[in-house]
Amino acid sequence: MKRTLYILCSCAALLMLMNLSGCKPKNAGDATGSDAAEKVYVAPGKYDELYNFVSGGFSGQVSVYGIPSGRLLRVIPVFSVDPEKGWGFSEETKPMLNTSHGEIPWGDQHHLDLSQTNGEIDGRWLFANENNTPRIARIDLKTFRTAEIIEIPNSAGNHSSPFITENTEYVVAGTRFSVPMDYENGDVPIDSYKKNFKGTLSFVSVAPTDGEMKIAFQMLLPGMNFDLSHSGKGPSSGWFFFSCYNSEQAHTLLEVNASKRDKDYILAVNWKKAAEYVKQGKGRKVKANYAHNTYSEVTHSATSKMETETTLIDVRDFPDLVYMIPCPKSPHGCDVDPSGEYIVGSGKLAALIPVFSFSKIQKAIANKTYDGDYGGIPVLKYEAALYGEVKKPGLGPLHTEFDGKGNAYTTFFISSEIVKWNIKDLKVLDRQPTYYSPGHLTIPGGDTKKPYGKYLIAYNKITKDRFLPTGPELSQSAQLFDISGDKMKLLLDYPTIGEPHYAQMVPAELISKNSQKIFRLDENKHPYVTMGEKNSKVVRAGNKVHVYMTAMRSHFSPDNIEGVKVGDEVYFHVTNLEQDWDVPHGFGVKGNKNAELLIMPGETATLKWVPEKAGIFPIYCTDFCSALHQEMQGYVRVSVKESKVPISFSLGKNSEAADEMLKK
Ligand code: K7E
Ligand code: CUA
Repeated sequence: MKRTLYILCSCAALLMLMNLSGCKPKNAGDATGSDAAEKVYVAPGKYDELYNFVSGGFSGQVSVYGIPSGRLLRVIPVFSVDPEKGWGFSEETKPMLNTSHGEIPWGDQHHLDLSQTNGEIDGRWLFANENNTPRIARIDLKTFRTAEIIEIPNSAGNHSSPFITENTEYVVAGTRFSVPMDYENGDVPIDSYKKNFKGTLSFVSVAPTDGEMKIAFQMLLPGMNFDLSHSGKGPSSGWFFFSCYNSEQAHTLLEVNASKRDKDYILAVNWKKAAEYVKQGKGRKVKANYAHNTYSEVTHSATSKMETETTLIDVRDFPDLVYMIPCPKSPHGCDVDPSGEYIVGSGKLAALIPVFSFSKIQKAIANKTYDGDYGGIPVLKYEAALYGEVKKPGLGPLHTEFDGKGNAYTTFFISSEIVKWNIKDLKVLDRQPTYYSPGHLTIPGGDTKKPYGKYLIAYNKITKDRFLPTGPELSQSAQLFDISGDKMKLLLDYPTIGEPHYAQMVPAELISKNSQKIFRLDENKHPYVTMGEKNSKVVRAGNKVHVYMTAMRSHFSPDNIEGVKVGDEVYFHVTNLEQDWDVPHGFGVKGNKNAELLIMPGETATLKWVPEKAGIFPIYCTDFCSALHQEMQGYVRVSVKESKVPISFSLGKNSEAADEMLKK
């Protein structure tokens, strides 16, 4: 009893510290050097050196910045609807947001990982996770568009995701909330957690040619919270490391109840072996129901397919797949250094950073240097897996990245700083304040075999006095540091979108050389494409009206439509006939309970409209596309339900009276 009380008390003290969320660092505000402005200045018309992909957290989207300028280049809609681009509003994109719960307009996007070949960034795809309704998205970096979204069944809170293996063989997904499995009756008392709640780690295969994702297998584990993960590389290739907390298996007041034990775990998972077992037909097929959505650049349309099965590997049946490494205390970040030998665990409540050695882990497994088991999974002895500890690094370590020169950089949430330390001798080399309470950080290639070093960006959770006040909420802030020298130098503060968690950075050249400028019209296989103005038309089929419309500078064809009736489902299929870079047209209809369309050159997109009253409804282009953009407009006449007005459409046919006026 006394002991529990003591532990509770010491926890309470730590928790109070956590709640301080950012002791104000000393010498706030004067940390930049005099040459900082020069280092982030990108002259007008010049390009940035790097792309920076930043997760949007509760915005559900991904944003793209140029570095070192910190200029926002693009917001890529992923898990949330985006009326600006018609994402989730056009008929073509709606299926992308489909799930087993139906269409979902919002997501919580935490982590990003760029595809890799041989452990190096290859510039093809960007993967993004969704935390709330477990999903993984693949973004095509030729078009900066979401190409695929797959739902993860038997999971809740897809947090340790979407981290990838060295050759993008797999992208992983680990449960944050353990729950009863989908194929079981979930209607159970919450306090039956220990018995009924389980965790899964999902391995989603990625096809090497077109990137198509497929849930290859799911590992079934005891109920707890899986947090973050990173793939092994080099010598640790074939292994994956996941941090987990709540090994106490608490289901209420986790703040206290999941902070009781001195150590939680990092899981070392032999995924190569698991994949072999699955190949041999081992594992159990279970019923599942999850959406798999893909977007085609040929039909310019998405399809959503419901999948019905996954393969489950119960790790208790395969004792050589998963090992648990004790890690102090409530670990969050789980990062593997470029050599693949060192695994860094960051205990949110720990006052040190443990660094584990892959070769020692292997030795401990071979010699069975165990410290009992956890739910049937062997627990390695802490000392047997440990390379060493970074002593007194700071308070509240969260995440670590690497510069490729033997150094690691860790964010400290509570003490609001970034600490640089040497991986070999575990000595602290430098510390710089951040404003305030950093979560993740990123270095270009910082989680790959080949970091590019030079810059580091910290993503701060709390902004406070760093920007002009904007009411109760301030935009979260990013801080750019120069890490090319011995000491880190603060260069720039800039606001971000949503709440950035993880981010990726990559030399611009790797992406920009492949960036697609248009969609070729002659390759457009959309079922409602209109190849040229002469083919534009309006067709009624029952209460559905299909408008085969074209757009080019500076008119729509047709632009006068009659015969639409109240209650009709009108589908405007707009084909942008342009074949020029950066000439989209927009499309909007008065009173439509939808959004606009933004149609790229060579693309077809569809806006649905159900008019509710009779009258004249203007349509217009929403994107200023030419000197005569304001002329890019038209009218739709809507008649009452009983009306006999036939469908008719035209372009350039003026009334006689108007033509008379023109002659004068
Ligand atoms: Cu914000 Cu990676 Cu979701 Cu840490 S997590 S900060
Ligand atoms: Cu087309 Cu404005």
